[in-house]
Amino acid sequence: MTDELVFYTNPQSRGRIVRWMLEEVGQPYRTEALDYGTTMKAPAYLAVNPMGKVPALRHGDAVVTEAAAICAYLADAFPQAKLAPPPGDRLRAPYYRWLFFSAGPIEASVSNKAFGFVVPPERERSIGYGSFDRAMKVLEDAVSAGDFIVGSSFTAADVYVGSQIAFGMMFGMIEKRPAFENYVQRLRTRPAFARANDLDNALMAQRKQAS
Ligand SMILES: N[C@@H](CCC(=O)N[C@@H](CS)C(=O)NCC(=O)O)C(=O)O
Repeated sequence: MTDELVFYTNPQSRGRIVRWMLEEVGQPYRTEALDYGTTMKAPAYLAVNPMGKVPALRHGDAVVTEAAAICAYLADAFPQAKLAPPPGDRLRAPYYRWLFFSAGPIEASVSNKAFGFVVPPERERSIGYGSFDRAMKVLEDAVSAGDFIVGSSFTAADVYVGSQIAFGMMFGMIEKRPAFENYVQRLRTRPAFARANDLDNALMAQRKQAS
């Protein structure tokens, strides 16, 4: 089937972001579950993602990797799901802005903080996120401005930004500020989020039982 969607994941990974997005899109897809260190680094999967990391998505003969890129791709590939402002719409500006801000500066600042790397103040002008505190404040203000991060409706940017914040808080890497908790709480009322969570939890249990 040339238009088949194949989702490469592990239920304990950033693949959960993409699962949620796929459930929002509502198109049928096939899941290929991979194991850390083995099938994820085997030649068959390295041909899909040479990084040997999940998530990845195949759509017919096209492959997209990077959770944020996959969310953006799916929103554009299935516009009927209305998960992105249409190309040409001015809302495309904040849409790109917050997707890229989360995948770049936020991800880097959170990882660096978690691994104990502190940017010396004199180098803040050179590093893309400036300082962890500044990046967090900008994110906090962005999710406080309305119910959703782009305009007045839910988009793929919420899937990605909301997941980054939720995982960051869950692993103690992002402070549980009220604005973050309220934003995540709002997003978690989405039926697609619940479906995705149930599917990944079931996959996790099934794999635990099989091992
Ligand atoms: N920048 C990638 C990061 C992907 C990533 O690091 N995935 C981890 C799981 S959350 C992984 O596959 N690790 C396996 C490995 O590196 O061996 C994205 O956003 O999709």
